[in-house]
Amino acid sequence: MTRITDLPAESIMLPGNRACAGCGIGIALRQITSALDGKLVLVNPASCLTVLGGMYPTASVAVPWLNIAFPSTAASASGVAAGLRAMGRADEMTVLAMAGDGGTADIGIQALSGAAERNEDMIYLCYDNEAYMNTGTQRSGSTPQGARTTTTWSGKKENPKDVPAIMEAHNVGYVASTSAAYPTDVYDKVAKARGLSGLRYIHMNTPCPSGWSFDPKDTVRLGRLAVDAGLVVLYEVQDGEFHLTGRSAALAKSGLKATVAEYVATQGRFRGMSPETIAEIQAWVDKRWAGFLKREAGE
Ligand SMILES: Cc1ncc(C[n+]2csc(CCOP(=O)(O)OP(=O)(O)O)c2C)c(N)n1
Ligand code: SF4
Ligand SMILES: [Mg+2]
Repeated sequence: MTRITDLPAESIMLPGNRACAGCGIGIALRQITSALDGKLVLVNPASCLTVLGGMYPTASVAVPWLNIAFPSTAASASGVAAGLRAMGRADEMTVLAMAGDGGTADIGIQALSGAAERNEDMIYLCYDNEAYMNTGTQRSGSTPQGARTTTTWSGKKENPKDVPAIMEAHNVGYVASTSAAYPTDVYDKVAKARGLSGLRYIHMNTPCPSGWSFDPKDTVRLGRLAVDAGLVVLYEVQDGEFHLTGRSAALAKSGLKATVAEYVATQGRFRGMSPETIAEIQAWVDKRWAGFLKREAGE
């Protein structure tokens, strides 16, 4: 596992971008582009990532970047991969489809499902900030239960959709779950995926100070608290083999270090949540975490 001091010092990201202060996307994009050594074509639908990428003629990352229609990420990336193959240049660079949770769990899922079934040659990375942030915080299929958004003003009633599990059901060779709050975990998973072929899916929890309502200085702290509470689990599944990674592997030995109550108390989006809802979410987390521990034990 790469240590934080081993991460490349030079960055493919240029100084300055248009994202909010403390945005988790920028923290992670630095590691993602480094792990691909700058040799990538980025395919990106409408989202906060588009804003971060810059407005013509400026750009925040010196890589080829395609802005494409909201539902079409995996279909467009399939076309780019086919083009590179036709030119005999597929080995020169990675096709990185990078979309938000709305663009992945909801509107882009049919294109993603088709690309996964065809095992198209791309890394598909969903950065999950748990709502439609670019348009002002509407709920997505990935918004956690209890979170207030402009379309769930009294708190969302449902648990989030498990997109990595959906991708596993497509039998793709590599599925991983990571967090922007763990740069080395992000770097290692993207670097590993780079060395594989076919469709590789990475789901990245990405704290959003504006939409979650917390101080921008706390992005990493809250991302890590989500892992300590078992709400976000770091793992990978390669050719059907499941492993917890990094902090989640350590927590499997020590037990979870935080509760749902502690986590929700840190963010304005969960304000006024009832003790009953917190207990309901805690029971959901406990059951899911027990399932992960069983898989880790090979049961
Ligand atoms: C077909 C279509 N519907 C709606 C929109 C408006 N729209 C642009 S970005 C966005 C939200 C994207 O949410 P997500 O994918 O989670 O990315 P985030 O903004 O959170 O980074 C929406 C609804 C659009 N561009 N195209
Ligand atoms: S709204 Fe959230 S995800 Fe979007 S740029 Fe701002 S901090 Fe980043
Ligand atoms: Mg989003």
